[in-house]
Amino acid sequence: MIEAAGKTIEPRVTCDIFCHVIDNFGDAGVCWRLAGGLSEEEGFRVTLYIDDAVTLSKITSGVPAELPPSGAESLGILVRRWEDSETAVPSDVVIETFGCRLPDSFEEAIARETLHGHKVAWLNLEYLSAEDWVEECHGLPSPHPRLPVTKTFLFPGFTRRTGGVMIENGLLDARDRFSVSDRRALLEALGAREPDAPFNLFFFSYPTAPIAQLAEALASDPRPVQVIAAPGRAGEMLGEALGRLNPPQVTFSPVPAVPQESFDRVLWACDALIIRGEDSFVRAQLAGKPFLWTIYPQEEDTHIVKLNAFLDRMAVEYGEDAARVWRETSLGWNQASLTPGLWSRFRDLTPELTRGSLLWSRHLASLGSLTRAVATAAKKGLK
Ligand code: TRH
Repeated sequence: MIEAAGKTIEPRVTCDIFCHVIDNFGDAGVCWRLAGGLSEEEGFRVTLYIDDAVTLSKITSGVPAELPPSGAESLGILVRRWEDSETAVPSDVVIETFGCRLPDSFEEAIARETLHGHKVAWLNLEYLSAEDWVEECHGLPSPHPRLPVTKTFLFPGFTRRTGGVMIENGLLDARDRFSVSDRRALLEALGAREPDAPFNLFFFSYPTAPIAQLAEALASDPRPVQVIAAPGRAGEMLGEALGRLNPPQVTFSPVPAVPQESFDRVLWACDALIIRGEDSFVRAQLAGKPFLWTIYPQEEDTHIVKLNAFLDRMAVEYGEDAARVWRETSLGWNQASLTPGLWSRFRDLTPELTRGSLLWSRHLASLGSLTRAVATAAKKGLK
């Protein structure tokens, strides 16, 4: 406690987040969102150690691609090079993400601090999965094999017995206030070719997805659609495939990357979403829109088990017909068997799918935010 002007002020909890970028934007995206939430909503003073600032710089407005040794501050978060953690003193809370394994010297520093009476809460935040086993593992302690310290495993998820997903305060209200004129202004600012298009499909996927099948499906459906394509190879491939078919009712609008703080609004401006990975997948759910998830491909089709586990959970919000069509279209998209017939049924059902998706977003909000679950576990570890 600090005494100032007769008032007692709680010192801010300090927190280190470790991010190892494997590929794409998801690792950096999840860590950046968590850092922002812990700083803004929980009052933590956050340092983010990352081994690939170039990737982070592409989805933020204030983080430089090359970090100086002292780091760079953006939105109240200090971003530092991974290697600079090797000589750093651990903060009160240390968050390892996705089992990224901290430098040995830093692990030893945690043990040393603990021994000298500075309690360090060490957490490992895992990947999101809808599978049942997650409930059993959420919150489990894991003693270090060599050092006298324990880290706690936290699992995001979709049920009360998991950590939930990250939802910023007031997010759903802001989403519900997003108007037709906001949508027009945003699409215009992004350079979309038709800011007033009657139906916008957001597209952010992997080059391994059956992009030619999607192009065929869009071309076969007589209803107008504007594809809002996020940057990346998959979007380019879709643009090329549509260019070859040249359907008059399909407008292809590639848009630039936006900083993560603006990403939700791009989703809100669209009527259906094709998203991928982990963070954009969650944001699509919070947008309350019909979506197809391009799940990150894994060996031996493990990802299809994960996809089905998720479809089982969310489908409870849809009527029988919509649930079946959504499942078949999602599996078709992820197993290279998307047909024009499936796409057309999915499109027919977008009003009903939207109603169910909105219910699901409220269910997620009712679980409480993962950011709060992380902060609560951290504070428990500091006691
Ligand atoms: O990029 P992703 O496919 O990321 C990952 C990684 O591949 C990771 O290794 C894997 O384990 C994980 O998926 C499952 O998809 P994701 O998770 O959706 O991350 C994209 C991030 O980029 C997300 O935080 C949103 C952000 N983004 C923007 O901020 N602006 C943009 O314009 C776009 C297109 C994305």
